[in-house]
Amino acid sequence: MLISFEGIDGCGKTTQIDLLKKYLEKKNTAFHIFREPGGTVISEKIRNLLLHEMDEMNPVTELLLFSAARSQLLTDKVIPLLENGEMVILDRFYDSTTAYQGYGRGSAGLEQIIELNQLASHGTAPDLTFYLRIDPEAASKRTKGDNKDRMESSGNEFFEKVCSGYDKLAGMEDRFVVIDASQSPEEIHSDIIRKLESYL
Ligand code: Z5A
Repeated sequence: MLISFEGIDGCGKTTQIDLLKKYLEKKNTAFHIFREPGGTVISEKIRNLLLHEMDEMNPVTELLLFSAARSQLLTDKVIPLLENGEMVILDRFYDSTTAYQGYGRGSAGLEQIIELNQLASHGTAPDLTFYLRIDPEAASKRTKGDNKDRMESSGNEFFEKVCSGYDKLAGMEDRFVVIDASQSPEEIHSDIIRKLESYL
């Protein structure tokens, strides 16, 4: 089973994945967690370029690098685990590309991005996607004071577009579970567990 977590920076994905990890450990359920971009030696090197290379990056280069990192993670780790019947949890997947590079940057047409997502994921799709929905202003209050990386320095207007992109995706895909991420971490965790248990 493949579960992805999505949302804008500061929505609380990492916090929720940590809580889910503890919950699954208590239940003795086997699982694997990877972050995107990242999760393999090559993908972590690409992550470094994407987040910490402050030279101007062409939007198409950015789109292709996120996709390249994904392709390597899928073939090296995710697909073999899924084929073995294991649970994989992804901190971001290709919906991030559609929301950030598609709706946010306008790096390419949406149809092209969807095709590229299919190519880079080798046809693998999530079973369930938890979209932690929060408005960009509230999210930026949570990350205020953090050292901003290249993507996080993209400005409010960009994050408004990314957020509305996620909203559109959530309306189009049945696998999306929209969670009100302005709640407390414990309330969000309960919502996630309820949905996950009913899915299972
Ligand atoms: N990106 C892309 O553009 N295209 C792609 O295809 C992919 C990614 C795959 C990856 O950054 C960047 O790459 C990301 C999207 C882009 N850029 N942006 N911007 P990352 O992996 O370094 O980080 P992130 O995924 O954006 O988020 P994060 O830093 O891991 O944050 P988070 O997971 O959303 O939130 P958190 O760390 O759990 O919480 C943030 C803070 O809020 C922290 O102080 C918490 O204690 C607090 N928090 C958490 N939950 C709550 C609640 N419920 N209430 C109050 N405070 C809370």
